[in-house]
Amino acid sequence: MANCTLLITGFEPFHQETINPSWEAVAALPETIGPWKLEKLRLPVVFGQAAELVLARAEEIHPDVILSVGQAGGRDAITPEVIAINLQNASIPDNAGNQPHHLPIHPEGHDGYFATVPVRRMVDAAQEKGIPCKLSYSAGTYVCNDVFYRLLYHHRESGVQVGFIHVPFLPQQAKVGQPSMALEEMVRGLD
Ligand code: PCA
Repeated sequence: MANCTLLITGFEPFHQETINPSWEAVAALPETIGPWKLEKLRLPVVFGQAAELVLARAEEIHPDVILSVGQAGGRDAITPEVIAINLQNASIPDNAGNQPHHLPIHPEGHDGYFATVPVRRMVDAAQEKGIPCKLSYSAGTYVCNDVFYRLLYHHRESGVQVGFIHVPFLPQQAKVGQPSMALEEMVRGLD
């Protein structure tokens, strides 16, 4: 019986892409996994706004864990992120045209917050299934890091666990020579 709630998010496409593997994979997950009931949410690629939507949904459903998933084109594995940093620095505009340069996310926040989900056990579990998966020590300084930082900051004392997972391009997105991962493998890895 599902008695734990996981709020899991993926992003809309951004920057010349017409799909985002993070949402494709999240949408393809089952509605329950073991004791977990999944609540899925598709996020805009917009600084600030994306995290606000997650926090608003969390207020309604009181999840035990929040996991956000995002695209990291060029990576060759599923990569749970270890840390979020207090910095917004965008080399391309977000989907609302914002392009912050070297700004703190929360001026009064710590420089960084570590993921509060068990990232090493997550990597081990995916690797045991034969899925390419490794830790990442940087979620970048774009919207994914922004969401990750804001969620960790908000839930720094609430007991709600927060994590972020970057996924590679899907095969149809990868240009010649770029790594990618099939949707089915990505879904098994997230599961
Ligand atoms: N990847 C971007 C933002 C949305 C997404 O899927 C990032 O890594 O910041």
